[in-house]
Amino acid sequence: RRTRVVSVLTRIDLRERELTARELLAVVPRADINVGDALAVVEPIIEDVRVRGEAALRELGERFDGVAPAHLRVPEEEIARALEGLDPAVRDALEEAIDRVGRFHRATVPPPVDVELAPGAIVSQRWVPVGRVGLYVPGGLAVYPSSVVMNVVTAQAAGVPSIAVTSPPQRAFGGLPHPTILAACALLGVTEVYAVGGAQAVAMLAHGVDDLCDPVDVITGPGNVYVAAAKRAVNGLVGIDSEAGPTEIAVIADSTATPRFVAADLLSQAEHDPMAGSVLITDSVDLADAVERELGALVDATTHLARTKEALTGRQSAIILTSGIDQSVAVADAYGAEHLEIHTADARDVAARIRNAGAVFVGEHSPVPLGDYLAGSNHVLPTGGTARFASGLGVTAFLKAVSYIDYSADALAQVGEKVVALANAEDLPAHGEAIRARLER
Ligand code: HSO
Ligand code: ZN
Repeated sequence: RRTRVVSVLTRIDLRERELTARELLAVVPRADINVGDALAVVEPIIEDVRVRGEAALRELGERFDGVAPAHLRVPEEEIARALEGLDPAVRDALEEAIDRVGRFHRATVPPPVDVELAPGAIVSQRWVPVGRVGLYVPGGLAVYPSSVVMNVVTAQAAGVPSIAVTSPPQRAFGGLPHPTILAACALLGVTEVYAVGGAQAVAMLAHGVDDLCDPVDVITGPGNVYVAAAKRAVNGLVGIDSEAGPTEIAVIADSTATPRFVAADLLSQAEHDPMAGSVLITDSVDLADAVERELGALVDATTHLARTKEALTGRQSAIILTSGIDQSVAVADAYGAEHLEIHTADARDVAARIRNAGAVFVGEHSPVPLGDYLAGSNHVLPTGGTARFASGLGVTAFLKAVSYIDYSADALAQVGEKVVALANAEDLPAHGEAIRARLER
């Protein structure tokens, strides 16, 4: 019999304390993980793949995934077969997700900008997709076809012409990636899939492997701490999305919130990982008590009891009691949640006051799991407080802005002497000469 947990969450009582924004930063609960420590482990792996290519990929797969990949590059027949074997209800749900996530992300492609700064002096900006991307799909604790959707659909919405997906070989599936991952690729029209995981997959994508995989321009996708470290190691050679740590949910609730909903949502993200964070921010002690009662009952019945309980009792989870909605907003901003739910009387007003969050879920009918799968938004979001400066995965991860400078002879003549003056001020007379050569004609 599972033991009943009555009080799982630590309470942090801020009601009598007027803390500054800076002081709040020290008070909010936070997981303790260090990607930097894993760098030393991944660097030799990346070098091994760079030097020995396919042989290294096979050996590393056997060592870390416990199975020799059936094929490093998954044959297209296997991808098609996985789709044939997909449960029709799951297929239908994935198609709904692809449609909604696709429509939203296509609408977020930034428009071109053209400005005529003076007659004949035109400066423009176009967002141009990168040529080739590699998307990492984890295959460890959980298998997430939804992450295939979030990464591939976004790259497609950006207009990326070449997309490769890589995911660890699974012993249970004869050294292929998980069939649901392959099926999601098939639904999205992705035919280039590798049975390669971990830091070695990131190395393969970044450096390329002769006769197997061309190097990519951008690598995105979540993974464990070694995948994150490998992405950090190749950043600069290629572009990467922001580092995704363990998932988090914060909920701002007042006395009008439904305790059962709040408890269920806190539990939903705790089931991902023992390091996942669940934080309730409320000015109502009654609501806090009611949520804890609900949570106790729900934890009892949860499937992934061990990791859920570890997440809820860890230092990264808590109930924070505040003096009112203003302090709740200040705490949420200090925490900078990956996901922030608002369960208050005026949820939209409160949402509009939030600066730091990866995604804000407004009102009690917009729970995080909706966004995890098919609300239309992306579920790859900044964690660990990085929402202070980082955004979730979006089309701009796969786009770069190119500027176009298009001046006529008259437009150049109008400002030519000013350029010469600045060139002389910087003691770069050849710059000035390049302008003068035109002015003289
Ligand atoms: N909540 C996770 C995404 C996910 N949930 C995938 C279910 N599947 C990080 O945002
Ligand atoms: Zn989730």
